[in-house]
Amino acid sequence: MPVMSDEKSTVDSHPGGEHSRAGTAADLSGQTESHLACEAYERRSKASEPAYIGVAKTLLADDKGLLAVDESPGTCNQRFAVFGIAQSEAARRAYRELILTAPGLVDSIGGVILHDETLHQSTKWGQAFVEVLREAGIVTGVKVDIGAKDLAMHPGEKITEGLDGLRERLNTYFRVGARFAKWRAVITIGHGLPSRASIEANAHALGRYAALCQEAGLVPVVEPEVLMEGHHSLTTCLEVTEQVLLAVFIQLDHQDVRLDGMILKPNMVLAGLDCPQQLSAEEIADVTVDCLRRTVPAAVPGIAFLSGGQPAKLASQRLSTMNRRSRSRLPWALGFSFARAIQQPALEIWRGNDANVLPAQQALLHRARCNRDACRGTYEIASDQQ
Ligand code: 5MM
Repeated sequence: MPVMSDEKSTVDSHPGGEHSRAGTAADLSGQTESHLACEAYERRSKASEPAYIGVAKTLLADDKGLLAVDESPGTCNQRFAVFGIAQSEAARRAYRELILTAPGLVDSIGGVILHDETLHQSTKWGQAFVEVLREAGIVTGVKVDIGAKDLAMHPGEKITEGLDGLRERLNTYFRVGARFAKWRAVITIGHGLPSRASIEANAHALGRYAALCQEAGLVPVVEPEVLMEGHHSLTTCLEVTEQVLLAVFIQLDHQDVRLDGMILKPNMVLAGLDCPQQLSAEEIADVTVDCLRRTVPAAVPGIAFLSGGQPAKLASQRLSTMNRRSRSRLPWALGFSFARAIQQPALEIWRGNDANVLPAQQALLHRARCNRDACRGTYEIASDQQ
């Protein structure tokens, strides 16, 4: 319609200096000037929306979640060692093949986070893992930090590294087919910890990483993990998690990160592993949701919890309880980005033996389905017999 194109040019140039033209258009169509300006603005912003905004909305859509398969070779080897599995690149490839080719994984999983090693590996019949995921309709993600290193002058605390050269690496990952990325910061609770230095340095790195991701067209999954290790109470974990999330969102704002184009991957608010007073799923759910409502802006499309070493069924139960009690009043999707809480039962069955691939895949798919139920608030631990 000519009126619209006239108005569009008004907004595209200088809204403040073109009022007389907008007024003419409004008179002709019978609509108000502000109405036309709004329509034109919406049209323009949709047309120029970066693709990663759509990807961020997709990752947790339909109550699906993320599967983290991004353990570094060192971590993967440690987990293999427990079951006497060979600690080799070949064994890691075979294990990742078991996971990524599990039939029907897409029914519960919207995106998979790979390690760089896996991103460049293929199935034994020569199909690149990235291609396997693309064919299955699962979005490929990649862990892009290079690990948590000792924080100078702060014994017992870590800073995640990997910003040097990150722009170039992200561009390469995008070309290979990745559409989202992940960076994990680690915050330790202890005597006098965490320090302000640890919170600020890690939040700053997460902000820098997230901005670089969006510049490269990738959705940043922002993972500030407050660790479960320690004697601390749930209240302490709540206070620390709240401080960390506030610091992270300040840094994301400072770096002009688009909140509608990211996913937050936080810890649940839990008492420390060695704290004698452990709480019910209902208490954990309510405290965690309240913490997130005080700290996470509504523009963020999704929150995908890490499991952090929780037993698999408990992680599902706690997520389900959050969704059952609060889902209708939350602005963001509450989902999962679990590694151990989805993979562990499968690893225990597989044990490096080809003959166990099918039952291991069944166990993996079962946990993925349980967690999709948890996103709907319908998972019941009492009915989970596997
Ligand atoms: C916290 O770890 C992340 C989520 O896994 P869990 O659900 O098991 O807690 C996970 O993505 C983690 O970042 C990767 O496993 C990479 O770990 P490393 O230590 O090998 O970099």
